[in-house]
Amino acid sequence: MKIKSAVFIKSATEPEHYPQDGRPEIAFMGRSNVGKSSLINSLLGYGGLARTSNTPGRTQLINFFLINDAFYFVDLPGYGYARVPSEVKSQWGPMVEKYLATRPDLVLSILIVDLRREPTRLDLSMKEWLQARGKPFIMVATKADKLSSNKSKANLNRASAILEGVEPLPYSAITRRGADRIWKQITGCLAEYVPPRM
Ligand SMILES: Nc1nc2c(ncn2[C@@H]2O[C@H](COP(=O)(O)OP(=O)(O)OP(=O)(O)O)[C@@H](O)[C@H]2O)c(=O)[nH]1
Ligand SMILES: [Mg+2]
Repeated sequence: MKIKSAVFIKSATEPEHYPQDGRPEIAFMGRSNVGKSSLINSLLGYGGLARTSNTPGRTQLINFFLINDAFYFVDLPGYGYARVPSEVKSQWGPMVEKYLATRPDLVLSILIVDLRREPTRLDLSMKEWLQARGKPFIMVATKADKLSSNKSKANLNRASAILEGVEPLPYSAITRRGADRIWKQITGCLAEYVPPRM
């Protein structure tokens, strides 16, 4: 897809603050520091759009980015980071769950894991949660540039076993290898979207 524009629109915690224009949305989620914001930036070819950081827990609000004036990328706060204050942690679940459960415009969720590491209990429950509710999703294993191709293959197999047969698409935000396959999934879901009547 040719990216003509990518603009940060707003951060939100509550549904009344989400955009209300009926454009379809792609949500990015995963463990804290896994590379959600980097995936968004590198898919779009926009360096500093979503803020990235070495400090886990950087993204604590739901961030909406409008792409080509046509659809949104939604950067969700990461889960599973122990050092965020407990009030933030107790907010995370309801905030993200409310978004995922109630958003009619959500056409695809992208659940991200780190290819170097075994998917965690939380990754598995996130996947099961999406499956149980019939939410369309794909999984992406990022930071593939940090592994040899043999090690990548082995880790993809291991991830697929832990994730009950869902094999993540390997990706690197540095080389952008794997971007085509992810875009194919995104454009497929966008093409099927029927906007709500306003
Ligand atoms: N080598 C390599 N580093 C990556 C890749 N993706 C992300 N990183 C690095 O991983 C760190 C975290 O990336 P972010 O994109 O900020 O991660 P996040 O999931 O948005 O983090 P939070 O918003 O804090 O939950 C940064 O230092 C990135 O530069 C990748 O594909 N390859
Ligand atoms: Mg982030």
